[in-house]
Amino acid sequence: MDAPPPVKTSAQTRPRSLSSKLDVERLRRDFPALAQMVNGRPLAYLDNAATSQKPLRVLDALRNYYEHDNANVHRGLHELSRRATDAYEGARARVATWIGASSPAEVIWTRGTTESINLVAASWGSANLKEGDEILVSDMEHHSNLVPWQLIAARTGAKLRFLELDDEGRLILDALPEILDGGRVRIAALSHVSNALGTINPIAEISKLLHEAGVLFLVDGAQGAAHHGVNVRELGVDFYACSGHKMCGPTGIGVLWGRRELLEGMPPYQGGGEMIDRVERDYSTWAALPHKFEAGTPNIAGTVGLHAAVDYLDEIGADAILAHEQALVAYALDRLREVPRVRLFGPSDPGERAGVVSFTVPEAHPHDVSTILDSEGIAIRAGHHCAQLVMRRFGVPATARASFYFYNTRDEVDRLVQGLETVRSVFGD
Ligand code: C6P
Repeated sequence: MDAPPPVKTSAQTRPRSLSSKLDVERLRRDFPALAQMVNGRPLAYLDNAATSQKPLRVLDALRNYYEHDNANVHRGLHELSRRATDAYEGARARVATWIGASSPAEVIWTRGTTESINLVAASWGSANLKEGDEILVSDMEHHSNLVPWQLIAARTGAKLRFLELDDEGRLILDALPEILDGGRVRIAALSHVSNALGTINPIAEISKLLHEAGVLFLVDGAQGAAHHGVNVRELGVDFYACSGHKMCGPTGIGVLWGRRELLEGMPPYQGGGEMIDRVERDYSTWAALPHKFEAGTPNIAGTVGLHAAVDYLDEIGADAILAHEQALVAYALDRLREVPRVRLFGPSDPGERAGVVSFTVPEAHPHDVSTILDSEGIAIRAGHHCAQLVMRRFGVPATARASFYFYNTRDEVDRLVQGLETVRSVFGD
């Protein structure tokens, strides 16, 4: 048999440049939180993979909603309820267009990526998985795209299989054909972008291989949609999960996109108001999509805020955002390499990563690095980043992580590198 063709590891099919064309100073004025002093220094917010800051456009939309339109949705026949419902469903239609869904009915509101993945694992998994089946994940996954699969595997008798990482933190995709050859994998769940390494995975290429083998594909887009936009049809995936708060929107609102025919066939995830059609004493029937998956009063204001965030991001442009982040990553990698004995994680080619730079220095634990940087007004994250398998792969308990968005600057990267000098002087010999 001929060897399978090598899987392309090009990060993206879209042409990209590593120079930024954004007017960052103008954009920064949209974010009140960025203009503050922290510990006597201007805030350098480099923790965007955890959550992004919110522009005035989003804050105004939230305030306007609560001041004028606040009511429950789909329940009342009064003016405010109609307005709230229009805003709620209007946001769904906007997100559907933004991610390239065929219909708003394919967009399910959730609390965030974590809930979106739990929904699919519990609902699709309970209806479709059985002993002997396999679920393909990877060592790159955030716990949100690992633990839900462990839970459903334990309930159904299915088994987890893992794609491993190379030394630069890329998926070893050469192993994929052999894993799929076994014929047992039913679904694969992989991240679009690693929150711990920054690696952008070649989702469209992986999708093709999975579908040729009849395997469904869920993508954890928590770090994807926010940083380079997403078109689920172009990616050719089956489910896509993302969080509003990482893309300038409010916390507590997220999206699960799924192919309609798959969502139609899945049982409800939670029971309650709004998700039913008819209720009898001993059984109920379900509402049509998307409401079947939206039990209880939803986060209406969250959808309003997310709508405003999507409008805002669209005006900046997904390609421009990614180009800016990659230019900053290229600069940060160069500058960090000047720091003696620094260890950098993730692909060395900035074109293969989004705006995340994980590193360690031998003088100090990442928590101490973060504390010192905080004393200089620089916010980063330190720890295992809810990705303990990544830490294990690279033999470290934790890393320090700077993560950028379109409003970050080279000056902030310089301050980060300078801050590491302070770390070395405090903790070094
Ligand atoms: N990562 C970080 O600092 P939620 O919490 O549901 O919005 O997103 C979960 C999640 C899932 N997948 C990936 C790849 C993620 O990065 C995250 C959130 C944050 O890296 C908080 S742990």
